[in-house]
Amino acid sequence: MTDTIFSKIVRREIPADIVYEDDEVLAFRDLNPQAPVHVLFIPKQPLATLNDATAGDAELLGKLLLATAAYAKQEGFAEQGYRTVINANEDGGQTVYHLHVHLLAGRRMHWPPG
Ligand code: D5M
Repeated sequence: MTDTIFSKIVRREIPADIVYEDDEVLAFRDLNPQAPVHVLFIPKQPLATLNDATAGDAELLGKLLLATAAYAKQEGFAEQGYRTVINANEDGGQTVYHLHVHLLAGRRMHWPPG
């Protein structure tokens, strides 16, 4: 896959407001926040979309979600509630082709999403 802006963030080639990091996962604030809290959780090793994940990525995907939930608990909004979103491809609204989990919190979410 081609390099994206998110790999540049992983390599510290461009700045980001990083809020969490471990060996496999990086999380940083979204540049265009859609809620008071809007953080993106990405695997450091890129997958373009969720469609590109295989059985071998199961552990990594689990870690991505667990890191997201742990952050929500740590920041104190897990009980109140939050939303996680993974956009895939054009109709899904994906614009950056490096798999990422959006974590949105700090306001009441609407359903269905647009
Ligand atoms: O979401 C891609 C998201 O990535 C979108 O909400 C904007 C955000 N974005 C784009 N560039 C940056 C940088 N440089 N830092 C932080 N956030 C960024 P998608 O699901 O692909 O539409």
